[in-house]
Amino acid sequence: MKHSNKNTKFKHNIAIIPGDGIGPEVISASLKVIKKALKIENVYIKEKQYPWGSNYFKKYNQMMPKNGLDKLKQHDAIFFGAVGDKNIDDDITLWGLRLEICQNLDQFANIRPSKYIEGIDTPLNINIAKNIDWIIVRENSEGEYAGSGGIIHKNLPLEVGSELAIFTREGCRRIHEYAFKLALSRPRKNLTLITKSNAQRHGMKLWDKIFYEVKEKYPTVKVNKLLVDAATAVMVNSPEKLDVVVATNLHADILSDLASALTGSLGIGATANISTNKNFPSMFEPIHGSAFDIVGKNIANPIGAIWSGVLMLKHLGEHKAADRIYNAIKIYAKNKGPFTPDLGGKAKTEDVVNKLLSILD
Ligand code: GGG
Repeated sequence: MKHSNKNTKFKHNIAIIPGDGIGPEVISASLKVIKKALKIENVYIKEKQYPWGSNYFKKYNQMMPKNGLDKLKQHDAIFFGAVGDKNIDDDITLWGLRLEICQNLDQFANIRPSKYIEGIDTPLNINIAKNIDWIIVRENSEGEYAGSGGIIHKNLPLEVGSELAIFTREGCRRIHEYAFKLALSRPRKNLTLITKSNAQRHGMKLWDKIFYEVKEKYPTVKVNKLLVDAATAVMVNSPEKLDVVVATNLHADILSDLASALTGSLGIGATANISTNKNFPSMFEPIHGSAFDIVGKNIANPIGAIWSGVLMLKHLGEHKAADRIYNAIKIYAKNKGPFTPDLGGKAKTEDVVNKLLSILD
């Protein structure tokens, strides 16, 4: 990773990949808010936009160029929109861009915070919803997304498809270690292991076993274990029982969509794909996908992308600007928006941005 010359005007060198669908809409909206908060701190970013994604695929039959990863390695962080196109198979778009980046830049820890924000309606009773304050730690490099498997006897009556979930000792150790450290840094110091080792008794048992090995190093962290199916009910009925949650790639993907919906909408979920290798940039993106049903209508909720920008700024050490934006989101929500349709309002994307910019003023 190449840090920008500290003598130049630009302190951070950011790769911007707006991607598909509503990705470009939420990324350009959130950059306005991010840059405004940074400007107040007299900090400027150097941006390089990469037009990769499904439109690029339609032209060049690849989601990003062969040297794309090398280009990304020149940056301090990556700000990503969404991937997915109704005319291209989802596995081609996902593996060609998002997973290509996450896996090759070894962004093994996918951090997904969910927090009740006062003023945003949730499907839960308010007295239950206000206890939501979770960080889901998603293993982001292997497990069910290892990409191992294949098709044999293709197109014959005996055609077989296999999808192998891979759990390595080191892959489990490093994500559990990350989750324990995170839990230790939080007031409640509580960590929940999500598993399905009652049914999947090989890889998932290794996943559990290594969790308890790592636990030995963190005696002050309180732990518990939940089957993934039971976890969904706890999230809905007793959110106060959860704090930091560590789950496999697939389990965490599903649980974090639920978490985001329980705090109001998928449109407000944020995520950070963290690489601890100092030579590789981490990547920040809203959890939502390309949502092609609302593309071009200017009603995409930019909060998920803006909150992801907050995570990126914290990662870059810009805590003051990050806190300013997060506080602005809280003020905006408490004053009832205006909200986009996913949160029950009629606002346009730009109305949300304008409101946040006026709060930042
Ligand atoms: N911004 C996140 C995004 O575009 N996700 C697209 C998607 O389909 N993700 C599925 C996954 O990563 O498991």
